[in-house]
Amino acid sequence: MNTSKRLLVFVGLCMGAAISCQAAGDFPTLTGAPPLVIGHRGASGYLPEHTIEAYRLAIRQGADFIEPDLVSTKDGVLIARHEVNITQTTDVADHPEFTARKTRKTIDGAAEEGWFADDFTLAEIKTLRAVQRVPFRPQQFNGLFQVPTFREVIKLALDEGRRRGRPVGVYPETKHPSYHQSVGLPLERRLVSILKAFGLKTRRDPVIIQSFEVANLKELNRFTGVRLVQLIDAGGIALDGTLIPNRPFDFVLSDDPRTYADLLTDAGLAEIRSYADGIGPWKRYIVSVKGADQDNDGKPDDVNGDGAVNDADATRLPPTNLTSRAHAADLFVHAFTFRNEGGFLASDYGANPVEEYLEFYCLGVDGLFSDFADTALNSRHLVGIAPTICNQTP
Ligand SMILES: [Ca+2]
Ligand SMILES: [Ca+2]
Ligand SMILES: [Ca+2]
Repeated sequence: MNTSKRLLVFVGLCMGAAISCQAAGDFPTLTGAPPLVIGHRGASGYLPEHTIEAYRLAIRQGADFIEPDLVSTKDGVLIARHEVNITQTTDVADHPEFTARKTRKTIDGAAEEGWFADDFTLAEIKTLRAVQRVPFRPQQFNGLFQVPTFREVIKLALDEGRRRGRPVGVYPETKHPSYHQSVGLPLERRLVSILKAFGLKTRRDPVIIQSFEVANLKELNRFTGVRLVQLIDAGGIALDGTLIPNRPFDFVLSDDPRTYADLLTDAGLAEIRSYADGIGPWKRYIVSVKGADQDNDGKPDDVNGDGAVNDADATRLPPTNLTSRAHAADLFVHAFTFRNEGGFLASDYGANPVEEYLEFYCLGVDGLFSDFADTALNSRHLVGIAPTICNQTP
C-alpha cells in the first residue's frame, strides 16, 4: 500500500472509532500502524529496573508494552531480572545472612562472581530490594522496591490495561535459556503455562516473547501461539562502524558456525520467519556509527574531551536496508536500546534523543525498546503530527 492510501485508511479508521487519534500518522511500518514503544526493563531511565514501580511508571508514560527479562529462582519461580547474577541490581551484598551464598559460576562461557538467582528461593529473593545499576541515574530509590515475579508483572499490565481502557502488553525475554536448561530450571514451559493461566495464548494477545537464542524460540513456536521475536546481538562495534560478529549461545553449544549477521541475510530472515514473527536487532544493525582516530593508535578518540569514549564521540553512518528487507520477509522489526543520556547518542543528534527516534521511526521500525518511554512517545507524536518529515532527506 502506498503512503497516501495508507493515510486514507488510517483517517477512515480514526473517524469511525471512539479512540484518540492524537498519536496517529502514517508510519512506514510493516502494517502502517504507529511503532510500538516498549518500556525497556520498565521506565529504567528513572527507577531501578525490573520493579513493579518502574513498570507502572512506563505504563503511566504511555508505553504500549513493558519488558520483563526472566530468570529462575532455585524453587523454579520466574522473576524479573536482567541477569542470573543479582549482585549489581539488588542489595544482596548487604545481607549478612547470605554472605556464604557468594560464589562463582560460568554463564554463557563467561566466569562471574557474586550472588545468583538460582541459588535463592522466591521467599529469600523477596527479602532483597532493588538498586539502580547505572551510576548516573537517580540513586534515591535504592532499597525501596522488591523483585517482582513474572505473574506479578502480567497482573500489573492486565490491571493497568483495564483501568486505562487500552491494552498494555507484556514482552518477556527468556534470559540465558541454555544455562537455565543446564541447571535443571528450563524457562519455556513455565513461561507458557503462566501466560495460559492469564488467558494469553494467541497472536492477537498482547504478549511477545523474545530470545537471543534460536533453539528455544523454535521450541516455543511448537507450543504457544503468541508472537515470537528473534533478538539479534553483536560482539561490539569496530572503529569504522563494522559490527563485530558473535553467535547465539545455543549455536556455540551445538557447533553451529553461523553468527547473528548470518541470520540477517535474506535466507536467514526467511528461516526466522518459519518460527518467529519479528526480529529484535541491536539498533546498530540499522544505523551504525564510526569513531574518529586522529592519533592513529587504532582506538577511537575522545573527540568531545569529556574523559569518556562513547557514542557521543562517534558519527552516524548511512542506514542499512535491514528494515525493508525484514519487511519484505514479513517480519516486523523492534530495535534496541534507546536511551536519553548524551553518551548513548551519536554526535550527529546534538545530544537530543528526539533526533535519534525520528530517524528510526522514519526508517520504518515497527517498535523500539526504550529506557525512556516518555521521550519515545513524544517523538512518535511528532511523526504523527507531521508525517511528511519522513519524506525529507536529512
Ligand atoms: Ca531484555
Ligand atoms: Ca585514537
Ligand atoms: Ca567523549
